[in-house]
Amino acid sequence: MSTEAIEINADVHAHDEHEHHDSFISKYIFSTDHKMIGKQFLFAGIFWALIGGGLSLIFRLQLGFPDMDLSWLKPLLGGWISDQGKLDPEFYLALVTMHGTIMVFFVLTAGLSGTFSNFLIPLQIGARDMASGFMNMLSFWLFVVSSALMLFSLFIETGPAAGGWVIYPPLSALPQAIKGSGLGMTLWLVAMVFFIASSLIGSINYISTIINLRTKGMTFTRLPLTIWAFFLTAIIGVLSFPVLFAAALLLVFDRSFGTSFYLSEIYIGGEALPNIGGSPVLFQHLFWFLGHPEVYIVLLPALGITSEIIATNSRKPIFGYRAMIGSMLGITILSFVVWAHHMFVSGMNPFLGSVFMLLTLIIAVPSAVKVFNYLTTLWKGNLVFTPAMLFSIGLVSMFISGGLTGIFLGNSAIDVQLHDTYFVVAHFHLVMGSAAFFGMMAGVYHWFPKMFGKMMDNNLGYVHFWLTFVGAYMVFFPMHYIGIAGFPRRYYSFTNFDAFSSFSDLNTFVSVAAIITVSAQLIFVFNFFYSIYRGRKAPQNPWRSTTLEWTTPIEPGHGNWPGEIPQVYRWPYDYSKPGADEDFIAQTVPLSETRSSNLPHEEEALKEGKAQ
Ligand code: HEM
Ligand SMILES: [Cu+2]
Repeated sequence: MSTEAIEINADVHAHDEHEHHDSFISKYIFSTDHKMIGKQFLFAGIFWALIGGGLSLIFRLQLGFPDMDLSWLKPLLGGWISDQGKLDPEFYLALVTMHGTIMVFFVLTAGLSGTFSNFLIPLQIGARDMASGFMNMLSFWLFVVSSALMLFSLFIETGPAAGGWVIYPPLSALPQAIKGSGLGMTLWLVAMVFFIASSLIGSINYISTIINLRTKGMTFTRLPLTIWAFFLTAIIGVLSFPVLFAAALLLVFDRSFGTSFYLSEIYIGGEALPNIGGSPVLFQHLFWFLGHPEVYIVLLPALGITSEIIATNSRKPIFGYRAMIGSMLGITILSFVVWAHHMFVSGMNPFLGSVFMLLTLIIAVPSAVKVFNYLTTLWKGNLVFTPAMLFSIGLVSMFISGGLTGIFLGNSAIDVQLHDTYFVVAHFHLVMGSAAFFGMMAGVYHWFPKMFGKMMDNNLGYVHFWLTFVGAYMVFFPMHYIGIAGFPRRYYSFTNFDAFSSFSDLNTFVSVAAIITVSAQLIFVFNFFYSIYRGRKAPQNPWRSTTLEWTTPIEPGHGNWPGEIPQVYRWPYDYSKPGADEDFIAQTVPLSETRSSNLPHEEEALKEGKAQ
């Protein structure tokens, strides 16, 4: 395939050079350069993370300090603060909804996956750009449209969507149900339709780029694990997002055109509505057919990024390269057959429940393989504790602690007790929320020099890491206890329940920890922007890494490599080869020039004289 691929690459380059005028608008705004688009997604992700994090602080204030007078928030929130200085309960639900939506889709899908897939795929596989630069730009701008709609919904009089990020009917289907079911929900649905279009166009581009534009010698078994992760993530997206697209469209029909896909007989205010024959459980099935895979759309790229960073900073070949790919494939396939574990209490047949329980628990196997391989890569490594490395190890820690509680929730009988309590909130915030966020941070620290040609400040990075790591555990660990005690999620106040009074201190603790942890992110934001302008100039290959992106100029121009695209001769994890001059051998060094690779099959090829 490779000669063909090179030709296509050359085409892309020639074509782009003709069209490329360096005006401000074509360079920074309507850019078709994958590196710029990656950065645009990163800036958007940081913006959304600050909004999403800010919203969570508002509702944590209400939960942690139920007696506090919140009137001082009136200039910001206006009528959503009552005359008694309390948050409006419906607005509380809207805040939780928007926080979840923003964090899952806008930060961890667009900001994490969008940034690194765009930035790294062409650089690491040796391509000039994405298969279609125009579609790539379109994907970003559709995301901007979606963002604008979602942001706008925060400012309308009836407030943003309020129904949880899972937008279950009937709250989402009846515009008259609560305030947030009105225009806010419509905007949510339309914004998501644009978001899904953006994500699908992006994913198709990633898939075709990885299949078609790899440089000579870059076989699938020599791809960095990041690229494998982005590839499988894109496949999950392409197969599951359309289902949410359809679900959202049918919901729009129910809301606006009098259909009844999701509602059966229902009375509101004593009056019978005309709906017959629909089922809210149908919506749950459609939602979770995306909803569960979505957690892997968020998590897999983070796992790929940390594989790369842990191997590089352990100065060791990644342990079990093929097992890593296999486990990601296993997770990809299994992610499609476990969705109903979110629906154990929806009244489904207990036999079906036990099938989904079995399939769910099987996911623990590939997850454990990954954890094992991370730990064995670290084991006796020559560890370099860069901030990126710390965040990667932090991810592994979060993934273990959060994954263990998945085994409880995956058991249908135990889930009946824990469903919709803070135990679930604790579980997914550790395993998905924090883990993916740590992966994103690791990626930014690691590839910042490639993105901006500058280094970030290490010391600020350390402070940022420790506050975030300790903070995340202080926020999410106690939630397991309040969850087991029965605190339901999405309630805006627990003061009316005597049974919960002994836990109010724990709730305050969580809120204080949340304020500290979110504030600590400002250190990162400062470091990020300061370093772009004032950072130390980056050397060519600051982490002494083997992969292709570090063979480009320090700040690669359009087309990535000024001359020919380098050829690849070996897998990406040749660190600390006994007998080699340096402790890393770049992928571009032919096998014959050094004592080969540490991949057994490449070693064999060399013996048989097949390798170059
Ligand atoms: C050993 C592996 C895992 C198992 C057995 C498991 C199981 C479950 C179950 C059964 C629920 C539903 C709980 C309920 O509705 O009360 C749940 C919730 C959730 N899980 Fe996991 N999980 C696992 C790993 C993961 C991973 C790796 C992620 C992230 C990538 C994740 C993200 C989520 C999310 C976001 C929710 C909350 C959904 C909601 O809003 O209700 N889980 N998990
Ligand atoms: Cu799930």
